[in-house]
Amino acid sequence: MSSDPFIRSGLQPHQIPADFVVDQRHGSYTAADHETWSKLHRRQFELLRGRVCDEYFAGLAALGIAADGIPDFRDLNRALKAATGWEIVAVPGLVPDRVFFSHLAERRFPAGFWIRRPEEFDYIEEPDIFHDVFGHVPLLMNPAYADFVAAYGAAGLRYGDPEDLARLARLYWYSVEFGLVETDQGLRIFGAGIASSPGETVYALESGKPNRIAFDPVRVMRTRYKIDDFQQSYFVLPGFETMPDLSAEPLERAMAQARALPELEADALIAEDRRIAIDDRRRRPAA
Ligand code: HBI
Ligand code: FE
Repeated sequence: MSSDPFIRSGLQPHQIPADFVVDQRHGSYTAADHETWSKLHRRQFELLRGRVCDEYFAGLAALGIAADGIPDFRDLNRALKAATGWEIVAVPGLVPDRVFFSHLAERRFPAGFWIRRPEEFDYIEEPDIFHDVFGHVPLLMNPAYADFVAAYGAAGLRYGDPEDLARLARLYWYSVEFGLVETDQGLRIFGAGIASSPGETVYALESGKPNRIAFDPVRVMRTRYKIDDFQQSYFVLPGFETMPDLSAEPLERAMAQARALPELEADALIAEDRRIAIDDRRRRPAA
């Protein structure tokens, strides 16, 4: 079973332009594809109640991302453009880093247009439309998140050294993909990699196994990550509006500090870490 994005998307290489943007072809989804979306949506919507941050559900509702079928990007884009100036573009799968950064810097979110097969219901390695649209797009309605993701794209274009880019990618990974946030109601999810995964939704908030550590940009930039398993460490932002500043000077200051310090394994704990306890106030709704 190939993980080549060309194959997953059903497109041939010659059908894919330099910016990797293709047509979503909303009319081409099968009834089975829409059914996969519906099942994933219903299960995850239920699981996220009381676990995901309020801004996420606000975005989902405002965009009308529902269980009735795979959304048409043209419909989402009208609301998204008006709210934060973002739009979604369809791509065949993972795109090269420079291409990814360029789109984000221009407020275009590259979303995989294909959906996982029924036998991959619980786990896929590559981002499909459920991960990208259900996981990321609701929060692109939020100005703080929208600005952070655009700043990440712009920052990516300023760096060229692979080790710097790896450090930068960790900031995105441990926030936009796997971030937790402290709220008045307790610890909540906002990372799309968690919010689109039923297993990790429960694990990230309730398991006693992973570390939960207060988010510090330099600490995060030093920390490797696993792409093929639940995270061993989650980083917790003090509030939804407190994403790290990725503008040139503050980012370069943090980058310089991180360069000078040893890298850390995904499960490492260091003396400076402020560990966050699982919050008892966070409860599932009674109903
Ligand atoms: N491409 N479509 C897509 N989605 C991603 O999340 C993505 C990507 N290419 C590169 C990438 N992510 C990361 O390695 C970057 O954060 C560098
Ligand atoms: Fe993602």
